Amino acid sequence: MTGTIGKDTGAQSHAQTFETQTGEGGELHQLPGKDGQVLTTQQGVPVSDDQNSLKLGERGPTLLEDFHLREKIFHFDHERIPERVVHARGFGVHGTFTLDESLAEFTTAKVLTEVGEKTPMFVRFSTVAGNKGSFDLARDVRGFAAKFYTKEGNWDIVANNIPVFFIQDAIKFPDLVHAAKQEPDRGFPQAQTAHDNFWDFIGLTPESMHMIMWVMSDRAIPRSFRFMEGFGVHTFRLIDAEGKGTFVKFHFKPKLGLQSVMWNEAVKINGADPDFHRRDLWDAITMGTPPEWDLGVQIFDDAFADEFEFDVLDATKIIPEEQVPVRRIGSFVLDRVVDNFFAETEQVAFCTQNVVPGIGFSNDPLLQGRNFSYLDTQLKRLGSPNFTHIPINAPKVEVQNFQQDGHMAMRNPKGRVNYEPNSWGGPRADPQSGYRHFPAQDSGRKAQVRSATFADHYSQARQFFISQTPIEQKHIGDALVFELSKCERIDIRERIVSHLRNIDETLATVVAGGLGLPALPEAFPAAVPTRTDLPPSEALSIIARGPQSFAGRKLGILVTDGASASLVKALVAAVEKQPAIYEFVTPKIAGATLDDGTMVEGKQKIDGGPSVLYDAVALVLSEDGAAMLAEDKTAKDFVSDAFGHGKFIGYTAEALPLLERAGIASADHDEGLIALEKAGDATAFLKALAPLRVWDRELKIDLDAAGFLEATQG
Ligand code: HDE
Repeated sequence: MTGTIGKDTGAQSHAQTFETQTGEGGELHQLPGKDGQVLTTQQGVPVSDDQNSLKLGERGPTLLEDFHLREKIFHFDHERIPERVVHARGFGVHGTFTLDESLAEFTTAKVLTEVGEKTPMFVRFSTVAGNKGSFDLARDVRGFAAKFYTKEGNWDIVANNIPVFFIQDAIKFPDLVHAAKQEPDRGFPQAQTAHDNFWDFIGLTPESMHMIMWVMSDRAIPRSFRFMEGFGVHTFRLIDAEGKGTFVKFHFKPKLGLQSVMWNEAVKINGADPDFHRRDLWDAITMGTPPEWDLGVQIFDDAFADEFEFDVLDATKIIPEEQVPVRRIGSFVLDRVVDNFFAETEQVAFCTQNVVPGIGFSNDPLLQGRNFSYLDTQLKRLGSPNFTHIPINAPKVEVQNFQQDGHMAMRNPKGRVNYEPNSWGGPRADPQSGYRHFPAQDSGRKAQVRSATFADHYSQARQFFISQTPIEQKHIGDALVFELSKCERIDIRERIVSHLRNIDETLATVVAGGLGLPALPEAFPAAVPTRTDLPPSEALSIIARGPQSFAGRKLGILVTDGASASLVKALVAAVEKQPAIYEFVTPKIAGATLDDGTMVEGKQKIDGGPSVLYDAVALVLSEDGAAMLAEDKTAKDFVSDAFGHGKFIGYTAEALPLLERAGIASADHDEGLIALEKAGDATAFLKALAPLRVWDRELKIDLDAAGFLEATQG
């Protein structure tokens, strides 16, 4: 359409026309704006055409005068901010913390003393090593950073899903991270520690051995953020009104219990759904089943710290829950997804030094280094000291001070005064309600030293290992063999095995065997011999702390045309009762028509919905459907993977040919293969799914396990 501006003088050569639509070269497919909304520039000027730049003639040059074009491209060019050096790949959600039990005896912090108080929170989960675009199920530590918007300002617990760390002193952090991330010449591998540089650094850093046991365990391949513990790692301090301090460690305990996947599964999930963890949390929240955690504390005094076997300032050590029980003082629910990923998840800035009155630090040298690092990193990443003005970082209480100006300042002091003391009025420091540092009495000579109390690197690594069930021990061995098999240098492999000899001889033997080392290397010279008197701690095993039911977990129901409607409906009802989640996997994405004519919509076409995406599967097939799927590679993989990953498999009699063609003969049937004959079987099936997996099956079908069993059983 062509319009005319100005009066029509009749003189055609002076008439000025403007194009409101594309020329003949292109068609415009623009749907009307919602509620009549008009697109504008950043200056608020309405835009008439967002499809075509301003040109001189239809095929002529584009004109610089087109300020909308220039502004749009300029803004796009500057969309990226530096990704986090570590924890780049993250996923954040909102929630609320409610306090059930007061810690008034130890602290003045309102968030920990006002029972019933509801504190808004933001939590960002993350992997550590991978870049922003990497996949979710890397073998890695998970970040579990929590920001509490309390009445006394923001309090951050920048936690991980593992309670210890690789190093004891912040000065080693850049080396650790360089070694773990891509090698600098080739720029790979991405999001994995299975390479020479990482294991070289680890082999030369014996203090990392306890952490290595955790990272090689299934803790590093969690099933979901919802089934993960969180740990503040360091010893912090609670401070009362008199300035008396009590040590504290913070814990997040998932109400759903702990759950992880298997390594072979993780590898496949990363291909099938690189967003597996974030999708899982997004779905759980948007479907109305938000996850919850208890906030727990381990509280102990100086006397305990003095008599404890290890230094409470050493971040490579835990305090076993059997020694200092975790007291659950409240809980938080994460029930709101973000409106915008960049504004919230990407721009959120956690800082370990964000504490509120009544909470303070210990002298843990890792924590002290972190207190510098996080503020510094935010300036680089967010580009201005005013990152606290961004809504996700701004406290929910009023901010009043004389800090001013800087890039993107949204908040400047009002009026004439911008200094203190002053005679004009304005905010003043308050010795009563203001933050007071713990009046620690420290003295000593200045020196670059590591305390001798930090020297035992193996005893708790061993304690962790002996606290695992045999299958979990096997997984640690498998993971070490896998990771080290990706190292090219034999001396690097051998050095790790030499450390393992200080932890557990069987583990060292199995790993050396798995790698095919000609002989066991000498044990690494230990600064302090490994203690063998530390008892196993049940709290360290995932299986011992697994879910009590199928609640919150996911069933994949493979259905074909003609499948039993009554069974499908009964399964769905039983799943919803938990409450758990289900998805229909169908040969065609449009769905399947059941034997009563009901159409169920497919959530996944079988090729896009492998069984690794589910905690358990049900094969509800018709005879024809089973015969068809028995010829289909993907369908056979669906079944054989579910079996190989130790999953519970429900099946109708019609599905037997598919099971057989997938390599599961009747002799292979175990308690995890559950016949579904009638609708009434659904409830019992769901009940049977409570344990995580059929672990015994793994010992029968995995070659590495044979070596493991030989080694452990003589
Ligand atoms: Fe971090 N860490 N870290 N870290 N860390 C960062 O801060 C650092 C450590 C943790 O979701 C960075 O904002 C040093 C332990 C989490 O935004 C950076 C040291 C633990 C997150 C940084 C440590 C953590 C980070 C990068 C050794 C577990 C993600 C981006 C002294 C208790 C937070 C950023 C989020 C992020 C430094 C060790 C947890 C560079 C120097 C121990 C969960 O500042």
